[in-house]
Amino acid sequence: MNEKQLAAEKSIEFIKDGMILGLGTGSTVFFLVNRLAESIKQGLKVKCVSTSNQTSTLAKSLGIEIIDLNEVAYIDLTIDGADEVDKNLNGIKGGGGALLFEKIVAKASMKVIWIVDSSKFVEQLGKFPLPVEVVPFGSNHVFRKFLESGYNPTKRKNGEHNFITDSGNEIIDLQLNKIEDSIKLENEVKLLPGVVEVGLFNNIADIVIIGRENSTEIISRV
Ligand code: A5P
Repeated sequence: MNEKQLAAEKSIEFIKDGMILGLGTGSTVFFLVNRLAESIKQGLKVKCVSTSNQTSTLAKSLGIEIIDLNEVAYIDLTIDGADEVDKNLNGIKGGGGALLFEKIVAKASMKVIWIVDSSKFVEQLGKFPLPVEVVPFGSNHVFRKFLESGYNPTKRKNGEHNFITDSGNEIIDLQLNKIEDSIKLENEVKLLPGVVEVGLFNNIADIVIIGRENSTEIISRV
């Protein structure tokens, strides 16, 4: 079993009958959704809110019930992947472009668990390019602001065209290498008109499950 699968399998232990569950996006969540479908076939009763079209399609194909976030007052537990996590359980997300719905779902959740392989646990955030979701209108001007700030922006592409998120927005990735103060940066970037969301997830994860070779390590927020 690879580390992503190990972390995903472990996270299943936190799911209880009757829960409203938030399902993240990505290759680690892929293992979770498949394993969850097995548990549901064996009698587990949960309703799920999805963070992307990709996850909804997979979940529905496996017989998992997906409901709209607006149908529930809150989500009991959300399990998602991450691109980088530090020891304070702050992280970068959005490598798959689902950061906006992922953050909305996480903020509506009583508890958030991230499942990651050991390469994602880092001393300092920033090596992974920081995704910023921006509205297409005037996005070149936001891009220029990032350039002037020395944030090394790149517009995410899908072939020759701009990558478009599930909400119809674009993504600008910032190659920062080191993020000294992730809260300050999140606030600064979010204030720019045209920015919809930033892939910095500060003070959101309660638990991180790290897959390590043949075992898992669980880190909880203190
Ligand atoms: C999706 O936009 C991301 O936030 C993912 O949760 C993150 O990129 C982790 O993806 P993997 O599990 O595929 O590494």
